[in-house]
Amino acid sequence: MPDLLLTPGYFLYEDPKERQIMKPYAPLGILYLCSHLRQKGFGVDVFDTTFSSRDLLFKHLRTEKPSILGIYANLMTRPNVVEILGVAREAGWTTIVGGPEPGAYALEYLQSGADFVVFGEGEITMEELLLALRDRSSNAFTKVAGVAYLDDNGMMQQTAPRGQIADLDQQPWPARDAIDIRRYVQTWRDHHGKGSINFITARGCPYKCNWCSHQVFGQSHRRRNPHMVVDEVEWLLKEYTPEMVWISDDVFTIHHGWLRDYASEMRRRGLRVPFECISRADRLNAEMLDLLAELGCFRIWIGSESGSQRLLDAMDRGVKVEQVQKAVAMSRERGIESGMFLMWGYEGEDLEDIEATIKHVSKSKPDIFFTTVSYPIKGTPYYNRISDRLIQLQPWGKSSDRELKIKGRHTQKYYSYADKLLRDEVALARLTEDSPQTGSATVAELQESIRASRAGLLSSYTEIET
Ligand code: B12
Ligand code: SF4
Repeated sequence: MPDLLLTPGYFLYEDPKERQIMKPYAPLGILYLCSHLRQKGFGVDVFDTTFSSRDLLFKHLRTEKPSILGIYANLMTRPNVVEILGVAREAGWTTIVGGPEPGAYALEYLQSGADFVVFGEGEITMEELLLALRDRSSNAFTKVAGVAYLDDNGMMQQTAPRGQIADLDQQPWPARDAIDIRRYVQTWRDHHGKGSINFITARGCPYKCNWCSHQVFGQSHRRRNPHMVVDEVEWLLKEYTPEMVWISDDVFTIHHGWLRDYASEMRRRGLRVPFECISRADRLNAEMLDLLAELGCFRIWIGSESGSQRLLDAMDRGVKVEQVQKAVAMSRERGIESGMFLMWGYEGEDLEDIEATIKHVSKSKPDIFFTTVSYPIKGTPYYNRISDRLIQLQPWGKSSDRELKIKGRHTQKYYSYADKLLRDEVALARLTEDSPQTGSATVAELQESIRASRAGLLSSYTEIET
């Protein structure tokens, strides 16, 4: 029986969207916890739910001798985690939740069956908590920083804040051997012709985009030694032979000096591997993009959100619309595809802002773009700003922050029109530029669809969520 069983609580085969996409990546947070705790002498297993099922996990929890169960929770997995907590508690497990969401909803998770909520980075807190829990009769856990629990009167108690790990280079690599990592790589290969694997080079982002969650790492930014990252990359390539990698940092090109050192070490060792990563337009320039291309970057995701500078400023995005357009163009010049994230429905968005976004994307012509209707993540300035207008339609444990209704906002129908309009306008811009055969059936069809979406947008303008 291990001291601790960790699980990500995410079931890929239950996620219809992800079943179509089939681009799974290993849960690095859990694997970092696992390697740290193993190094400290604890027995830790991971039940990776990703390719498994709810039934198998529940069977395991009901038939194994119970010890301590640690569950990762984020905005999307809350209903799973709440259900797992119920089963685990009933079967006699001591339960701990951590990850990006629980810190913002500590009381709710505790009332849903968690014995402890861990805030922020979990490594040191879990090390101390596991030690404190060895003697169940003592209340040593009350001295462990970075946790919340319910006292005998059912009141939430929160201990002192936990500091962050000062030197990430002292930490072991994620315990990839604790799960079937080859299955992830192979799933990619089977569905996309290329096996892929993920790693991180840093923790935390110092920017302040006000809808983005900083629950785990705060505003800190800590980087790993570039040579040690290259050690990990070299080992990953040898051990798992992926055809590409994904660098899962928040902003990979944030530190230009670091990227120069990383690139020179990769060059020195003759390493080059196709990869994708995320960045910000203001952290990209010709030199950085040259380095990315040299390193093998084939796609860069650039946060864009809106084509309206007024809205970007309201979001504290710290980026200019023109910087995004330039970054996309410069990426294209170097043969790097660009992907954009866009957001509808941010506070104060009006028709002219939607039109500005459409113009922006049509002009930039990224290779891919994804849109979402903005949703408030608890703990963010955006959430706090609109909290008095949020309505929870379903019980907390069965829903997520994505399902919160925002009073005073346009309806889903309105954003569907905005989305359709955007897609058609961008398709038209591509079509007329690539093969300017105005008058062709496709162009005419697109123009008709655009007319209909604009009319729909206008007619649904006055429909407001109440
Ligand atoms: C990579 C990534 C993804 C990948 C996930 C693939 C993968 N397996 O890595 C993809 C693109 C699929 C993705 C999707 C989504 N993501 Co995402 N993602 C990230 C990102 C950039 C990195 C994750 C990572 O590897 N972190 C590094 C590890 C070391 O950190 P960590 O996981 O937080 O783990 C530490 C602590 O949380 C804690 N901990 C973690 N687990 C546990 C468990 C226990 C028991 C304990 C005690 C502690 C603990 O200790 C760990 C080590 O210190 C994070 C932002 C970030 N920098 O973390 C966003 C982030 C996690 N994603 C976020 C969101 C919103 C999403 C989506 C909902 C987006 C969407 N609209 O669809 C989806 C949800 C998908 C799903 N079904 O779960 C938010 C979550 C906010 C929240 N409150 O939940 C984040 C924080 C981004 C942000 N800043 O807002 N994401
Ligand atoms: S959206 Fe990106 S750049 Fe902005 S704060 Fe979040 S991680 Fe940082």
